[in-house]
Amino acid sequence: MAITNSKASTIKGYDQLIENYNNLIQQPNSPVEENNGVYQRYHNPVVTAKHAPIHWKFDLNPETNPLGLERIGINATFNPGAIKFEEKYLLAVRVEGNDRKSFFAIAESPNGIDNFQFWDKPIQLPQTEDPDTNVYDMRLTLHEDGWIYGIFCTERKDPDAPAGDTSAAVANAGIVRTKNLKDWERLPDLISNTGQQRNVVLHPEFVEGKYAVYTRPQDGFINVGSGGGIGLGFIKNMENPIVEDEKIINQKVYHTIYELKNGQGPTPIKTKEGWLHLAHGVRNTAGGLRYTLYMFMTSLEDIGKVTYQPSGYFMAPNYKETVGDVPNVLFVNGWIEEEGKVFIYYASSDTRCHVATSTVEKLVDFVKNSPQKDFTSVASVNSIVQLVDKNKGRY
Ligand code: M1P
Repeated sequence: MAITNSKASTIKGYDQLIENYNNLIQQPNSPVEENNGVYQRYHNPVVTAKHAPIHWKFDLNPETNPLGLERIGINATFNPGAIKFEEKYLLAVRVEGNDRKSFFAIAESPNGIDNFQFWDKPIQLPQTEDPDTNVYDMRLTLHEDGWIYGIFCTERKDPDAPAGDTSAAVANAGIVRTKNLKDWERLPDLISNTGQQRNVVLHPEFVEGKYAVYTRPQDGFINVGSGGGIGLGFIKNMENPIVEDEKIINQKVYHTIYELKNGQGPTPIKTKEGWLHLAHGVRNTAGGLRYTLYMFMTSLEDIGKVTYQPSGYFMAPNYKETVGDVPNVLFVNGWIEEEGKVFIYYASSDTRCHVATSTVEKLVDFVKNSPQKDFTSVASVNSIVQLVDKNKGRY
């Protein structure tokens, strides 16, 4: 919905600000030509820092802002959780200010592809007794208990850091729940005995009467150390969220796209063939870390059992997407499945949010029929040779 000028007097340059903002949020988005058959990218990012409303940034009173200056800067919008709610496509966007602090704000679209617009105010996240220093990467899960849960990373200064060390931090999973995405109840942070936690995601169904969570235990704040991998654990009561029986179900592996670390993306999608998972994997390069997205499937009977996993990535940053605050990163923690169509909300280089579309049918086919994890060059060549032989007479 376009913003119109109000009757109250306002600051110098406001009309131009409104015009630019309206042009941005009303811009139609269209599919790019290039398409590998598995998913469809779109020309424009869906949410950028420029989508932040003018009234979040400018004091619009000419008496207190006679020069019409921006008071609060927004640096980036990325890593959104996603949900379809009351016929709207909603993103719980990680918004990062010029002060480096991240927070969450809901952006809404009528079609999931364009016209995303932030709600009036960011989410005012209730705090625990130990306030969050920084919060990010909320995964939204509509659980069969009737609540919508938001699980996010909460970061605080490491209390054991030596004096003078002003960067050591502790990461854990913060938990909120809501029925309407407006009123949020804060629950205690995750209680896990496997170290720090990031990329924690709630499974949407009860498993033998318990909540199930995908975890990512890590030894340190940045490095997963000897830990790592996507874990699965169980919680009896979300009001006292102690993780029990945690085990790694998807390891990091030498010389792969997830050799350094990996993490569950959004809550998995249930299909007839199994639970479809989207995750990120991190590898080392001479140019620094490279984050790509990969997929796997787990069994409907045993959600801890990986049944299929292509050896290659699902999506990697294209040239434009490699550029940003943290280059060479694709990250995902939100997707929406609707009548077999899938909207994948990924972010590039910790800077902006995009959409890619696909279908459950295509994603299941991709996961089952792409060469499976078999980690040698000779296996990769064999896969190509088998395909060439299969294609004999057709090319
Ligand atoms: O900067 C890339 C990503 O780094 C972290 O993810 P992970 O813990 O898997 O390395 C997160 O800070 C994430 O938000 C960020 O996009």
